[in-house]
Amino acid sequence: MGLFSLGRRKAVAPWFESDDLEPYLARSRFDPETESFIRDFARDGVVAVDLGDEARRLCDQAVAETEPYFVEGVSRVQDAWYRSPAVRRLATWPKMRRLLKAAYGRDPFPFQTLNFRQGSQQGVHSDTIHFHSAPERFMCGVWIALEDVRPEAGPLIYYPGSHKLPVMTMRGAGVNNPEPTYDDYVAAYVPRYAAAIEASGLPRSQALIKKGWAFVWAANLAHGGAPIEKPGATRRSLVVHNYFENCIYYTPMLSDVEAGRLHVRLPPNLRTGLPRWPRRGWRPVRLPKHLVIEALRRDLAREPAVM
Ligand SMILES: O=C(O)CCC(=O)C(=O)O
Repeated sequence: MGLFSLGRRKAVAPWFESDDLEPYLARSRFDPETESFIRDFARDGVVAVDLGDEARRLCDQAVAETEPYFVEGVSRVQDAWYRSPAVRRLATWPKMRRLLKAAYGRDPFPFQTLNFRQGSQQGVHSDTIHFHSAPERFMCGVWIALEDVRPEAGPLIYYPGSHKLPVMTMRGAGVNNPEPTYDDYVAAYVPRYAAAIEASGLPRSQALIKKGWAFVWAANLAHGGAPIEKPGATRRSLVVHNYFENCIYYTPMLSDVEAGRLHVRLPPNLRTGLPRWPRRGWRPVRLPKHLVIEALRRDLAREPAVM
């Protein structure tokens, strides 16, 4: 935990979420596919992207390489990329890097993977409570279908346009604790966030995408997992969480954001397999020694976690 004042700097936003999007697009002269990705992302906070036939073949390999983890009681595998070459290749797919770099104006780096065998049935949330950045919103989720998603298998659900809602912090959810905890998240954030989404009146959609397609969401997009209607139905998927260069990375659920007390992260960059140092205004920030040692241990041990 460190003290990082977040105020007093000129607000910097990812290009697709900025007021200057139109001039940015005019001067960048992207190809039509990239420009339409950015425009759709700006409008909905979510876009489906076909990763192509080579990626589809890798989906099968990723399933074969991760299936052994899914013994009785295991519903998700975190960071299978440490051991699965196919998961790592999909997570670092060049087309995604190119599109995200164009939309955000900074180079992305994947820092975590999650594999699911079945629908997660996770409550609706915004990733900005789990992983966030300073400047804000430089984070995004890339959800890859490892098989065709069927409606009865608990698809990913989402609220198009919800990325434009204000980011809810723990204090914003009514938690009056300078060192908030997971219990605070469950007791306060979860119901408060669900109520905010309900009050927004935004319609709910389902991601019924085909194998080898990616579903990309902005940091503040409301999403979760629908109930599984057919017991035992599989919905094999790979979620890749991305940060962007030259930011501070932190866990808002454990932070007092308003006081500048951030639970800072030293995330790995999946492309290199080594920690990616946070920067503020392009300068490296000082980190507590224990955080560095933990990150190095993690990336040298290369052990996926099962949950
Ligand atoms: O795959 C799902 O059902 C939800 C995944 C998710 O919410 C996440 O990784 O943030």
